[in-house]
Parts: sequence; structure tokens; C-alpha cells
Amino acid sequence: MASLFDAVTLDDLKLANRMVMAPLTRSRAGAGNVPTDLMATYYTQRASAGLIITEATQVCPEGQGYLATPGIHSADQVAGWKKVNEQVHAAGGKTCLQLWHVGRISHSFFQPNGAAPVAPSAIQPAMKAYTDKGFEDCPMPRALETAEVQALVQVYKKAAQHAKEAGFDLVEVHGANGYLIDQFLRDKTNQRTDVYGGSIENRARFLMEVVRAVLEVYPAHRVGCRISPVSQFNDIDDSNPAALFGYVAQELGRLKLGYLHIIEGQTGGSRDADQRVDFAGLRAAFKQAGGRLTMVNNGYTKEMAESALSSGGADLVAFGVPFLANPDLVERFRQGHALNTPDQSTFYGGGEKGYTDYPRAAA
Ligand code: 8OZ
Repeated sequence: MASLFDAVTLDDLKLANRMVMAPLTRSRAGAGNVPTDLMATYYTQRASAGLIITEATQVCPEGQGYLATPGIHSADQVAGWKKVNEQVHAAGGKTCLQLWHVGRISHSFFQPNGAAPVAPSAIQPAMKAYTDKGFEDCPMPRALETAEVQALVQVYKKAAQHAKEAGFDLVEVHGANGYLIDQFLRDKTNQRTDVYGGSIENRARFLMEVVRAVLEVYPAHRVGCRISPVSQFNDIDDSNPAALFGYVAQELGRLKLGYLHIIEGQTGGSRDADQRVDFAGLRAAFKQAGGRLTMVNNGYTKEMAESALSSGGADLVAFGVPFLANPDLVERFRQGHALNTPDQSTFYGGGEKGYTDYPRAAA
């Protein structure tokens, strides 16, 4: 029976344990949305995780919706990430870049030439974006033309090439939390009438094309995908999430992806209130179709994680806030040490405080 501290291999890739640092937006990128030396320090402090999934990273300028989030579309950004990877690798860690486009969860403030954000359909989210004027409503997005959707697939491929140049061990396609890919998947946000809308197969087409494009850059065992089947974070929902994500899990499995990363319940919230999707069933569907590992996420404690590995059919467990506040989380769990208290006020933006200054446990 696998324990949290057992290694796991994906072909030529060996993860030292099954504890994954979840992708966490921290809004500390530098000018030009370039990863900084401080970010390299932060990630390197956490290199004992079996895998670090770095914070969501926009694949193009239009993909940004929050201040100071890093990108992977400019040469300077690639150089910044290269430094992060060199330092984490020197400390024995493994890294995964999360490929991100926010779609309609943005504001003209972030968009080139002050344009409207783009989305599958012109449906305005009931969400606010933080701009230079404070919180403002996310505006009505512009629906992408069919040819633009196809062009965006190539943008993800280019971003994956950049990730490879920067030395990432894996990449994760962010298909969760109400951002662009999820906006295509779920029918509250997708009312298209072309090949990217309507049936489940059509709504999943953009995700599948993106994943296939990324597979031209990284081998399948080094590609993961993140989904959040019932999360309504970012004003999103679907009329039949069990059918939609059952199909998605199976199709991703058929591509033999390295892992499927599933956020159970509401992102950062209740795990149990919404019973529409059987998550164990999704994990089984992915593996049955040929997928490699499954990663569970959302509010896991050490005890919950051990039970997910021993009896829940999961292979990896992602920890967000616990890794943020405990650089040595793996060692603390191993030794049964108490955890640091996370400081919510320093989650987003700022410098070292609440970022690189959380102490390790006394030996
Ligand atoms: C919190 C704040 C900003 C972005 C996600 C990338 O939900 C995010 C995110 C979370 O996946």
C-alpha cells in the first residue's frame, strides 16, 4: 500500500514522494510578469515536495486577469523560469508549469490595447477583477471566432515549448476553476454553435486539441491536466457535470497522460455539498482508459491524504495552503510536527513577508 512518503515513477521521471505542492497564485512576478529571484527562493525552499506545480502562468498577454502573475510567452519570462528550475533541481526537486489562460475572468486593464477579454461566448461573469482602480466588474467578453480558437491551440503549444526551454520536468494544462478551457467545457459559459460548442464532445474539443498540441512537445507521461468538475468558482457551472467530466477523464486517459488532477468540491471551499460527481469513479475512468496517475486536491490533511492513497485509489495528493506556510511540509508530516499558521493577508502580492519567511520546524 502506498504511503505519502513512497516514491512514484512516471517512466524516466521519479518523484521522491506523493506530496505535490499545488499551483498557488502569489502575485509576486516582477516587471513584464517575469519570475524573480525571490520566486526561485520560495520554490527552492519547497523542493522536498515530490512535485512542485508552479503557480498558474499565462500562455499569452490576453491570458492574464490578475496583477503580477507570471507568463511563459516572452524570452525574459523563460529566462526567469530557467533560474527557478535550476535552483529547484539543484535542491533535488521536480517542477511542473501550469499553462493558463483566464478567458473572460479578466479586465480591459490587462488586455493589449485595452480590448475586451475573450471567451467562448459573450456571457459576462458576475466577478470582479483587481485593476489599478481597485476591484471592478469583469466586463462583457468578446466571443472568439472559430479560427481564433484554433490559433489559441498553437499558443498553448508555443508556451509548452517555452516551458521545455525553461527546464520544466512536466506541464499541466489548467482546465479548471472557470478559466478559458473550463469556459469551453461547461455549458453555463459555452453557447457556441460551431464545432467548439453544443455536445459534450464539441465543448471538450478545445481542451483535447490543446492537450494534443502540448503532446507534440512533451511526452504523455510528463503532461497533466487539472479539472474542477463541480466547482462554481468564477461563476461557472454545467447542467450535467458527471457526463461531461466522465467523458473528459476517459479521453485524457486514452492519451495516456501522466496524471489527472481533480479538485473535489468547491475550489478552496466545501468538499461535500455537491454530490453530482463521483470522484473515485472519475479517477477509475481515467486509469481504465490508459491514464497513469491520479492527483486529488482540496483541503486534504495528512490523515485524509493517507486514506486517499491507501483505500481511495489516488496516487498523489496536492497540498496548497499547507505548502505555502510550511516549506518543510514533507518533513513535518513525516515527523508529526505541528504546522505553521498561514497568514491570509500575505497570500497575494508583496515581498518576502508571508512568502519566503515561514520557518522550518526546529530539528
Ligand atoms: C486564486 C487567485 C487567483 C488565481 C485558480 C489560478 O483558481 C487560480 C487563482 C486562484 O486556479
